[in-house]
Amino acid sequence: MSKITKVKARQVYDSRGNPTIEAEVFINNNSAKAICPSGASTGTYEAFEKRDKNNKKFLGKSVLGAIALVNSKISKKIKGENIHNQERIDSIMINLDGTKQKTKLGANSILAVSMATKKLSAKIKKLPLYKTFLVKNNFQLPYPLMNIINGGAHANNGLRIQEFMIRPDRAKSFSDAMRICFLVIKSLSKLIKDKGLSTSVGDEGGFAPMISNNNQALDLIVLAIRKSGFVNGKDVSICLDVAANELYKKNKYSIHSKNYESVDKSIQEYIKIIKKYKIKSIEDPFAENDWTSWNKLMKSINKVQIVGDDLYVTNLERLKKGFLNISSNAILIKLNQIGTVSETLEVIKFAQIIGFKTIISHRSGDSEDTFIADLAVGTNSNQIKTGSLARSERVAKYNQLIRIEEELGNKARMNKIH
Ligand code: 2PG
Ligand code: MG
Repeated sequence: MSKITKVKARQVYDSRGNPTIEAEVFINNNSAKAICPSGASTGTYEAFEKRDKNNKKFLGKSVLGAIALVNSKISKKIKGENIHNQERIDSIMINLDGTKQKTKLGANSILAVSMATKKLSAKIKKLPLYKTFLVKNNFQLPYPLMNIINGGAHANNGLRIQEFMIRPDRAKSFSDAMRICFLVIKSLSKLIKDKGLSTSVGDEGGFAPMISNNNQALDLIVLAIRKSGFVNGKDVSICLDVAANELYKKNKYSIHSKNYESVDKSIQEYIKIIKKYKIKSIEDPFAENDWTSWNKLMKSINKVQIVGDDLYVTNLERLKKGFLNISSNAILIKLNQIGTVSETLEVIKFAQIIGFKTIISHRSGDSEDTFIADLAVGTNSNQIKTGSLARSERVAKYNQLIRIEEELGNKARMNKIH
């Protein structure tokens, strides 16, 4: 009774209005669906996202080719497989593709099927999704990393740094974490309005005011934290995603101003802002191939979380390299960077063994699918990064975490930030 009878994909739309894949896996009349997200600041080593480049009807953005592959090749191979054997199903798709970056079938087609399989398995076992990953009991809720000011490739305001986030470090529970973020965001909104700037939001729901200087954005956040009654660096910490791939040219970086500076100068500037603004976490401070500079930064600072996103692309080989090179102490986890649920879990397991913090992440093009909220709890991941308290595709993940916390009742615990 647990054999897959049908796999079907359809084209739906993501939060940026771009086409994406929804896959639905069936056992007779019972089914589960999952939607694949899509990034804007993507790493070169990410698994391949298959789009119909030559289909002018959708400006080259449709995913009809990938959908056809799910409905034919993938469906044919997966039909009859035991829904509870996630690893086997994922490896069938990996082998069917046969390439390193899943260029034949596309990671978007494979991942949508992989996630839908996981969801249907949980549904049939009558278990909430979060109970079907790595953790069996003592579930912990992640700290939210809320992206409250958007810049870089996610907004058109000219801010160099892509994401300015807050993390409510002293929150006692997930709902408390949400309340703290809510208060800071409301103060920030007022401060931006009072300056006569726009409170319209970027791709991840953070404000995207027309300011182009990092320090101006940081000053606003510090003030918003204070105005809402919290202490910056204690109750609430500022965290950044620089997305430095986008700011790199010939061994130089334009992180701190429009001018390209040397790595040493960029590190000095990092040290300055870490001190001034009590920054606790920096993601992608340097570009994806610049292993030396990552290591230099690790040696120059302490007690700051350094997160590899484009550096690792949720890939075990790259994570191992980063570990040996002492490149970072945390990893961002994005399912579609690698392309299957099983491979994602392998990376999380390894990262936790080597003592790296795991941070489950959305993509800038996302959907109403809340899979990552369950994944964060089901792997006891330390943090979750899923945008601001705006745009329903972001808020949906936070709301799911609130439901999970409620369901866990007095067994619910927050993860440890330090
Ligand atoms: C990032 C992500 C998510 P994108 O860089 O961390 O915030 O952005 O999905 O555009 O790669
Ligand atoms: Mg990033």
